[in-house]
Amino acid sequence: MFWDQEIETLPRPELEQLQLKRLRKTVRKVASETVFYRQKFAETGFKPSAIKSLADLRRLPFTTSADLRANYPDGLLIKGGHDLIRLHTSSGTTGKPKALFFSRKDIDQAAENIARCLTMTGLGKQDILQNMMTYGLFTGALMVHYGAEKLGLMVIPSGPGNSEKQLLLMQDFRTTAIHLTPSYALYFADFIEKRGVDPRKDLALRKAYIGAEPYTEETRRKIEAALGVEVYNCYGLSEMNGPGVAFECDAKQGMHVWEDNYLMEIIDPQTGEPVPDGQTGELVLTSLCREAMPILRYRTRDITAIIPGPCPCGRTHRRLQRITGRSDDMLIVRGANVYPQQIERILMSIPGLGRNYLICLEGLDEMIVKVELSDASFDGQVEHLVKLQSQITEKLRAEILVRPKVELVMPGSLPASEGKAKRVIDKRIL
Ligand code: DLL
Repeated sequence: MFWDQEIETLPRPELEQLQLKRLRKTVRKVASETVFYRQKFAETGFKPSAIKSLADLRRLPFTTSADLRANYPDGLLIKGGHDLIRLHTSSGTTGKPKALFFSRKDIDQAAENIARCLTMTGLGKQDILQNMMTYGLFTGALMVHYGAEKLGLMVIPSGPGNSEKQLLLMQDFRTTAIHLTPSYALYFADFIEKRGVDPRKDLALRKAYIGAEPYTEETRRKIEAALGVEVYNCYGLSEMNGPGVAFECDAKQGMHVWEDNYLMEIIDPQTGEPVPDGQTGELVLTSLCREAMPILRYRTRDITAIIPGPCPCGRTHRRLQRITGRSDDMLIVRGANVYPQQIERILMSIPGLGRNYLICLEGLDEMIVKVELSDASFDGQVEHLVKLQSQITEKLRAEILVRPKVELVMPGSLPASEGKAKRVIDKRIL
């Protein structure tokens, strides 16, 4: 099913022509109308006339998260010529947030992209979407809200949390689709299980749109089994309009990037050089349609790869693999490089474990993995627990090459998360 079949299946040569036209226009515009790019181009000696083909994209300097902070609040804003109707911010770990401005056309385009995303998963006017993402400065809920309204289905703007009420809304209004983070989905699955709710009998849920933080295939399967839904991976970032940059279609073999809106590159994060399709690296994105605040060659820090070849759904826009983490997520523990996603993959594949975990780094370089047991596996038999604990330790050691201390904790005892989860606590004194 298509929202805009012509653009979604545009033959590659035409798509690339369109990209080049939009890229040239964007580069000319930011060079003359933003303080930041005017300076940056002057410093690096870049001239907009250097863009003659898409391959010339590499001549452009990168834009980083630090650039956005240093030029806060409006160094990247195009002055005038549009109606500014929205501001979102994205807060990082430290310092000033990043300010993201949107014109009326930008909001409309972002909604259009979401309408394409939802339609390609088979959602239609008859559906009811419960939007369990945070409404506010975060782009997650509002952008999907506008896109779903554009599609013409009913949205329940429940926001996250208050699981009791979420369940009530789902039951009373026969919600068919939900949009939420993987950590809240795992928590909510526990919640309904405790209530004795059988989602397949008691609820009308069909689809769950899950994103805003990394998660594994194992977690997808766990959520699908527990909530009786099909899970679609959705990716985006505030700097590029929020959700809807890349989204899975019904084939669920990677996330299509709307290439009429974004240019994507995968680079080696160390050297900044491009890597071939199929090879893992850092995703770099350039906006092609943003009016108020275009961003060129943005270093997302997200680690992924372009999937070579066409998708069975017929869309010509290329796909990205599931994001495996951020280049700045990597932990170095006793000399080994460890990504939290490796740990999650193991934990979610072991029967008997619950759905919540926490990685703590302490002391001189000690890793403690705390994981909740599932209600069913907590039978009070100590030998069962000891066996499970050593099984987990062994599997983790084989994967990450470091032997962590594994602590099995009572179901529901770790901090629950409704938005983006904090999975790593680093209190090392190195
Ligand atoms: O998280 C936008 C969004 C909202 C996407 C709702 C999907 C659904 P930010 O708060 O700016 O925006 O965070 C962006 O979150 O660079 C990734 O590191 C991470 N991220 C987002 N979606 C995924 C995903 C929103 N599906 C940052 N898988 C990005 C892995 C994701 N990581």
